[in-house]
Amino acid sequence: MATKTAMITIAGRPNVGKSTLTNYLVGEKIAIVSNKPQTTRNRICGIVTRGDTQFVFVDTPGYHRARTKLGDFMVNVVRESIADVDLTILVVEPVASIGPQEEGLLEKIRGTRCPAVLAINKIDTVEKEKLLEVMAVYAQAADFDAIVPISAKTGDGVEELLKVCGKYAQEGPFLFPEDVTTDQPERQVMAEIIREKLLWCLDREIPHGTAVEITKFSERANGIIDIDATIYCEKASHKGIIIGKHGDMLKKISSLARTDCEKFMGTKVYLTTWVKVKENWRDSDFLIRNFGYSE
Ligand SMILES: Nc1nc2c(ncn2[C@@H]2O[C@H](COP(=O)(O)OP(=O)(O)O)[C@@H](O)[C@H]2O)c(=O)[nH]1
Ligand SMILES: [Mg+2]
Repeated sequence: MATKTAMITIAGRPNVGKSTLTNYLVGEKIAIVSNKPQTTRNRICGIVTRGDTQFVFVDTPGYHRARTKLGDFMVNVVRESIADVDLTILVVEPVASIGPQEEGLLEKIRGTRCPAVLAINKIDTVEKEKLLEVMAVYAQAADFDAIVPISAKTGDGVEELLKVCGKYAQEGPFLFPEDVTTDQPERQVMAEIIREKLLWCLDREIPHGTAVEITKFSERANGIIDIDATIYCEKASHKGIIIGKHGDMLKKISSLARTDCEKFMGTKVYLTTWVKVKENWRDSDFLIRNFGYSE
């Protein structure tokens, strides 16, 4: 059987639902999701193998102006991922006006000669008439090969989007084994799951200054997996908040994380978490690499 592959970048400003879409496509949580911008820090591949075709979706950190070294890194990841792929999916909110961030991405897409498809996401939140307006505005703005309304949350339109993507597949060997859903090492997925719970449970300022390192990841003979994780934060006061009164917050975060870790690993997980202070790690190249935010 001749196999085909398609490398597809999922672009869009923060919070439009790129990671939610990636997860829906692969049928598993590989990219973390929150309602806070800049949730995704590194480039994550979501892999879908259907019959003779393998799709590699590249979920990018949202495009934004950089303020720290971590921010610089994230912006570069976005720049690199738009070049050299078979297709770019631009994900946008169902809003009938084009903001400056979308305009910037449209410009980049025009500049690469890479085919582009528009996915208007979150259609579960708007009326039909409104959606038609949004489609008209974007149809005028750029030469999209297709415009597909979707809901990454409910899955509406996602199959249609995948069908469109199939047209861009090129003959070639699969890049990943057929049963694999991501290029991220399991350790990294575990660390990200923990970071997601920090984003969910804590006010904005604190999780954005955290990083998670998995210091132990081992499987027992009976299949149980032991994971030790250290949560780094930037201030002693943040450490106190993350741990919480009587350790309640850390317990809550760990228990939410454990459930997702078990879902991903398909087995029982014992998760132990620690919190440490590491000032200004977001401005240190070394620490950014150390936490897995690099190629
Ligand atoms: N109602 C609705 N919310 C969505 C949809 N897709 C994503 N979201 C929400 O939008 C927020 C941002 O999603 P995320 O995937 O992290 O966005 P990203 O920054 O582009 O990766 C989260 O709160 C999601 O639950 C959708 O189709 N419908
Ligand atoms: Mg994301």
